[in-house]
Amino acid sequence: MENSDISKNLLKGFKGTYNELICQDDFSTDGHPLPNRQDQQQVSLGMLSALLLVVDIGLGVQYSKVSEKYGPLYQNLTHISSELEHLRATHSNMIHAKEEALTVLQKELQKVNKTSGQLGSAKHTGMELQRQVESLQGQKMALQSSVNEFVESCGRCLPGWKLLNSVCYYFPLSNSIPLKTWDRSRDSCIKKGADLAIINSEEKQEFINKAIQALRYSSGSWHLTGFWIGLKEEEDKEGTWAWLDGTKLTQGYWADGEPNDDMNNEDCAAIYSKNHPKASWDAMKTWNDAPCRYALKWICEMKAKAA
Ligand code: MMA
Ligand code: CA
Repeated sequence: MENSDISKNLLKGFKGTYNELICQDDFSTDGHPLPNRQDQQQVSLGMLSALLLVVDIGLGVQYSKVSEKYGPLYQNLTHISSELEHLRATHSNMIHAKEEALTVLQKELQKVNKTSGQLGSAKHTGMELQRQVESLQGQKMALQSSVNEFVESCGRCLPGWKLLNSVCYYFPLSNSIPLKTWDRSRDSCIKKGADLAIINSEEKQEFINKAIQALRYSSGSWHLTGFWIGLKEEEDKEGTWAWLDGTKLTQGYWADGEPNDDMNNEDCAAIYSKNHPKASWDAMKTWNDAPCRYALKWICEMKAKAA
């Protein structure tokens, strides 16, 4: 029999008994029970008790069936809910740990930022020092070479001058020395007890060329990169060149196409370390005639002290 059928029958029986007990017209009109009904009522009560016992047993059976069916499910549910509780605890622990790690990370990041700032300024200082070191190295090299020259010349030339045979030469190579016209260049040499250089031999031409090679690749217009020498056109004698010692020019080391007396205004001679614009480099062709008012570098010479 199905559970629902059992319930329906029980309910039917209960209703019948109840009707018998309560709903039947067992009372007289003045409210007193009729004496011949008493036994019947006792019987009915007994039946009702039996019925209730049956209902109770039925419910007990039902309960054991239900608990048999749903007991394992309930156990599972208990297990799952304890698992859930455990997971919740683990989750909140993890969140807490994550927050702590985040705080540590932020502190470390601040440290890194600070360190990288310090590194930047240290780098800047380092670069500045590097520049100073390079500049000092340059100065040291210049001093060293002037000492070397002095030693090489056995003290016969002033420091910074170069000796060839018995003549000392001065080359204002540094770009910090201002350029001068031919006349002012000569004045500057005379003040040092010297004069503009005379290049009257191949040996001197080669020696002087070599000395000014440091400026071979210097920038600037070609015609302004020369060095004045002690060679000038004679007054009113166009085309006649004479050295400052009064001797006439016999062998010139002119660049191709020079001297050209450009604009009829070029009476002074200069030697160049850079290529002539119209010719390739040739150590024996490095002179040009230029206007004496041009501001150029220059070369001085003086007799060396006795050996
Ligand atoms: C040219 C050339 C030279 C001359 C200079 C003057 C660039 O070279 O004609 O012979 O002396 O100009 O600036
Ligand atoms: Ca010229």
